[in-house]
Amino acid sequence: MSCSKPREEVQCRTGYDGSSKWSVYIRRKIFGKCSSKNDIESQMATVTQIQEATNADGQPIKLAVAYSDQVHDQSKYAAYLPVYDNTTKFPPTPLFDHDDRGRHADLEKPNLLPKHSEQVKLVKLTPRVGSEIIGLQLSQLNDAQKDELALLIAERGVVVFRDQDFKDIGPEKQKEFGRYFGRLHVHPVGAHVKDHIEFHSIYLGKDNLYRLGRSDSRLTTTGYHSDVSYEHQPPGITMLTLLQVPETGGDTGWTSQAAAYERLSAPLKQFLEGLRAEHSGFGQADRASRDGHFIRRDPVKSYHPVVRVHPVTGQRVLFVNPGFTKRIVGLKDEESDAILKLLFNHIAQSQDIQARVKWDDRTVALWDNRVTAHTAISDYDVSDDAEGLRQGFRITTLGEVPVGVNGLKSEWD
Ligand SMILES: O=C(O)CCC(=O)C(=O)O
Ligand SMILES: [Fe+2]
Repeated sequence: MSCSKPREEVQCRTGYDGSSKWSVYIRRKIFGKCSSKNDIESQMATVTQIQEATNADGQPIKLAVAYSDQVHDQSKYAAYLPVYDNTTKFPPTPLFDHDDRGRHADLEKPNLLPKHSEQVKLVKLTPRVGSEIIGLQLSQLNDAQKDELALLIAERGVVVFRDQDFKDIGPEKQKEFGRYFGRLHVHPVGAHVKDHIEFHSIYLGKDNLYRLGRSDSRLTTTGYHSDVSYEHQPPGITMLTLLQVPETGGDTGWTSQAAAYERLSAPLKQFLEGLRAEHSGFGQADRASRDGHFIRRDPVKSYHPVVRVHPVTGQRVLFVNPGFTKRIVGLKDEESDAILKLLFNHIAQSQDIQARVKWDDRTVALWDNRVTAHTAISDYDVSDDAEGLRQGFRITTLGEVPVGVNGLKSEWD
């Protein structure tokens, strides 16, 4: 993709909507009043420059650049900053057969975790969820090791690798690694990385407060979700790589949806096993449109089993999340609201089935969206140079059409 000089179109985009309470607060607190182009650039408000560019197929596009160059003068990872292709539309995601790599794994994992190895160590983050591997480079894994890793991620929910060179192997190799585990998801509305629309950009810095603004009307920045669970074939494995991290803060939390299910009483389990819930991408698309973002793929809804069976481990998991699950099909509104509230509180409040990971810029986390929900924890102050600025990218692979207990399958309209 090549970019020509930016057009004279620089917008003051401090969040959702120029008139929101949050936006006004952030402007006062951090930037002062946002009025002219020069003001915006000098105060480094959330700047979106529209550039004429070409997409990966060489087609001319309008590219919204959602960061300020001034903040990233010295950055080695400027190529991974948030942009939006404001032109290229994507058709509905076609259905496909997903062959989960975990099925091909040796259950003992002798390739990934050789017994009595001095070099490779596996540590549990907590009893119920999460493991950390020390002594292996993701970039060097062979296929047998990757298959065993897929199984380990399914079993433990999230696997964290420390001291990785993954962020420096380049986007093509990073995508190739992701593709091994499944078809790569293109986010319907989110920021991506220039030339690589499959990379979901993770960015919160003083030049782009969009993510912060999204949670301003809430008491907390935490929001448990399973990535884009509204898709007909929602994600299996997601991997997150951080390139720059705050010194402290900006952790990620995961909760085990398998343990969440296990904790329920037998009658409630049985009741939920026969039900489907609506997962919707419409709210996310509406918010994106309201914020002036381009909808690259029209939103979809799916009705997934409330209790899902993992295709490799056979584990039963509670497949609802506060991010995208709207209602339980077949129940009266009040019944559905009450039960979802119970389940969402259970997922978000049960510290005894959760793990929290502190990042550094050589850490990569891989999780299975079928058995965990997760949340970013945006507790650092982006207005403070010593605290703020968190940058990374997410590669997301699609899994199978969900299947529940007794073969209950997902449906859609
Ligand atoms: O930034 C994070 O810690 C997690 C963000 C997230 O939800 C994701 O990448 O899917
Ligand atoms: Fe996520």
